[in-house]
Amino acid sequence: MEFNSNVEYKKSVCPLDCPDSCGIIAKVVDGRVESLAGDPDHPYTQGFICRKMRRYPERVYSPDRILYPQVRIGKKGEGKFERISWPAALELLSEKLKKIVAQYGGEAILPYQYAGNMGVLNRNAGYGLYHKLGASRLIETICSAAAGKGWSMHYGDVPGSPPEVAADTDLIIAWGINVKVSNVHFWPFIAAARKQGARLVVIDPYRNETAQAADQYIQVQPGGDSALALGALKYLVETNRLDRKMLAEQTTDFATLEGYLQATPWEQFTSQSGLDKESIAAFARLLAAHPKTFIRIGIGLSRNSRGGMSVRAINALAAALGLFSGQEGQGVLLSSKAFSGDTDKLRFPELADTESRLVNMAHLGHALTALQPPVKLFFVYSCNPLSVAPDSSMVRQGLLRDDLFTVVHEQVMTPTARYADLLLPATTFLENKDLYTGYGHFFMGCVDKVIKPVGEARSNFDLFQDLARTMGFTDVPFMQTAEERLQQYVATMEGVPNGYVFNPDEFSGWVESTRKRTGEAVMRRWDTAFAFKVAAEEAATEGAPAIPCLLEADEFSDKDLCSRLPLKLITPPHMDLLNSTFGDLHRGKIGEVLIHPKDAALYEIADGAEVLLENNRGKCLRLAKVSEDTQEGLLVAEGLFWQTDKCPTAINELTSQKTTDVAAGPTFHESRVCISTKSIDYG
Ligand SMILES: Nc1nc2c(c(=O)[nH]1)N[C@H]1C(S)=C(S)[C@@H](COP(=O)(O)OP(=O)(O)OC[C@H]3O[C@@H](n4cnc5c(=O)[nH]c(N)nc54)[C@H](O)[C@@H]3O)O[C@H]1N2
Ligand SMILES: Nc1nc2c(c(=O)[nH]1)N[C@H]1C(S)=C(S)[C@@H](COP(=O)(O)OP(=O)(O)OC[C@H]3O[C@@H](n4cnc5c(=O)[nH]c(N)nc54)[C@H](O)[C@@H]3O)O[C@H]1N2
Ligand code: SF4
Ligand SMILES: [Mo]
Repeated sequence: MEFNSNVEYKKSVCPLDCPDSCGIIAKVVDGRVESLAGDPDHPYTQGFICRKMRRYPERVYSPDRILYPQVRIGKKGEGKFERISWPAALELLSEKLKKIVAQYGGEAILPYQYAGNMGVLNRNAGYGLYHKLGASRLIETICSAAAGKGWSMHYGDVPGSPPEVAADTDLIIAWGINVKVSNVHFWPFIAAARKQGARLVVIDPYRNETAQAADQYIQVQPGGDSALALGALKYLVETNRLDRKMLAEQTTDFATLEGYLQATPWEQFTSQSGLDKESIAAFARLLAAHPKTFIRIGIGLSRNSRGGMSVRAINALAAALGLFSGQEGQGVLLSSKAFSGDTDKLRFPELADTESRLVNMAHLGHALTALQPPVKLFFVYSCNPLSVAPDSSMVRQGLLRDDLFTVVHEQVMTPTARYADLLLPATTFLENKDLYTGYGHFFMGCVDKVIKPVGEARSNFDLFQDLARTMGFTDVPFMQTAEERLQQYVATMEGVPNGYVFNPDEFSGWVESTRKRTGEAVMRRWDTAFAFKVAAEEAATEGAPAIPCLLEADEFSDKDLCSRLPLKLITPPHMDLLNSTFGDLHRGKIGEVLIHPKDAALYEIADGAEVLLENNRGKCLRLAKVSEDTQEGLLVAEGLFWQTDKCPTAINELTSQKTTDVAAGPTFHESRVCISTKSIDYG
């Protein structure tokens, strides 16, 4: 009972890869986390957290939690391990690393990490040691590479508009983003604007939760966003609705784009977008009639072979409408870019003797099976590649290699962890200190642990410091404390208020970025004009056209595949999962796949039936949900549910290692598949 217990309320930050980066209050009773709630003092969180994070304490004390170091005793993938001590684990790993470097060179080590923990310290913790060992360098493309590049090509480092601006706008466009699922704290601003008469328009290939709650839903073809955005711009040009004076002041090279739009026939815009000319024109008129418009661009729309171009085209439309002017109620937000610092203070590239080879994380299947010289040690932390990387049958083949030594540092027994040769227990965010900066808003916070590590869990930072020292390295970065490293990084940060004094030993408060400005010209402040045409060299480096324009799709238009695999598949986020995190709480679930009633009739699929999705890469099972929320020819499989005993393959068996038009990101939303009710025998 509470009056007998030691109850404390401690501040923390949600560490997940979510634009909301919530301030959290943890209720700790006798040293155990009992519940998590949103911090009412956090200006963006405003006192609530999503339903998935409310279940986080279940993960902390879950029977799936990895509590101590273990070595594999069963077959790879079987998940059978034997406990060893930390000193033994560090010794074993240190010897293994030394042997591999001596025999094959550092590049035989492939690090693999992403954003299981968004804290700046722990997210980057492995880099120093990897540099020291000359390991292969991972290019972290898996999430936002294409979207980020699409933005920066025309805009440089200009931050997105503050989300708060949307509360005072007349028109909100949620473009390729499922706000009610992946950006829930933006919803209150939408609700406030709608209360004052604003309209919400959702542009998406399927009627997602946000579209269902919107005033208008525009059903675009997947990858057809450039055609919609540029078609709208063509209409605005043709009907003389643009403010030429503003264009001359705030942008450069509009004439080049204008020439392209005039020369390109309407048919190309309608066929690629899947919308008739009148629908595109009506959208353009809606925009023109609402000078106070806020466009929230999602990352989802960039995960296809034309994804970078989609962002480029939407931004071109926004710039032509003057939405970057920073006037009241106007804005465009993809990523806030609220804070940035010198990552060398976290990653220490100076420890590397040479520039080792680069490996794109979207090509993991290739890297583990075909890359020469081969990868001999695969080191995973803060990531679950077997569930999240594309073309997972190749990833699994790689993980099964007898001559590959796999190290996984994890909190729970994920599908990837089961393939480890050495399994190491990781802390959760509640058990370690870190600094978190938001990418959907403009706040950051540094928080300490709220409970002691569970079992023998160690943070990423502690693991790599301990390992480096076990290996005998005494370079300065390996001798730092967490506080020293944070202090040195924060000293380089942009966005931190003038005169701000950072004390890593105490809660930082919710610090607001100086890059956030409302009612002020974002572009003028950054002294950057929107360049409709990018420099020839940059275009050439990216292998991309210099102006936003229409591109042909890759897999979706591939005639050979179209004839064999008639359906398109996209794989967006699920409400109850954060990528594959929380898969442990939904163990045994294979997830659903939305199919249009006409396709269901054609392929004789009943609502609720277990269906087999297949293509040239792999296969997996889902439960059919027959629904008009998707379009004819398009399957939608939400969520990276874990592999199950019955179905040891999951949705990324079907996705490909092909990459986006710019920045070589993955194309999770561009797979061709077929569907049937065949049962499968996994042997
Ligand atoms: N609940 C939940 N929240 C999450 C996540 C999660 O898995 N679950 N993931 C987190 C992560 S890692 C990230 S990066 C962020 C953002 O995660 P993203 O995966 O970028 O999700 P959204 O930005 O919501 O975009 C998804 C929407 O884009 C749509 N979409 C797909 N292809 C196209 C297209 O070609 N055109 C258009 N117009 N729309 C398209 C999908 O149908 C879906 O409605 O969310 C984070 N938040
Ligand atoms: N088909 C398809 N695939 C996708 C996507 C999609 O939309 N469709 N989305 C993609 C996107 S946007 C992203 S960002 C990636 C994300 O891919 P991942 O970065 O792998 O993200 P999660 O699935 O959340 O898995 C993170 C893992 O890190 C562990 N972890 C958390 N904190 C720590 C820590 O402090 N230390 C250690 N050692 N481990 C920790 C968690 O337990 C969890 O298992 O997935 C991508 N994959
Ligand atoms: S997942 Fe997103 S919405 Fe949920 S608590 Fe974390 S930051 Fe907030
Ligand atoms: Mo992501």
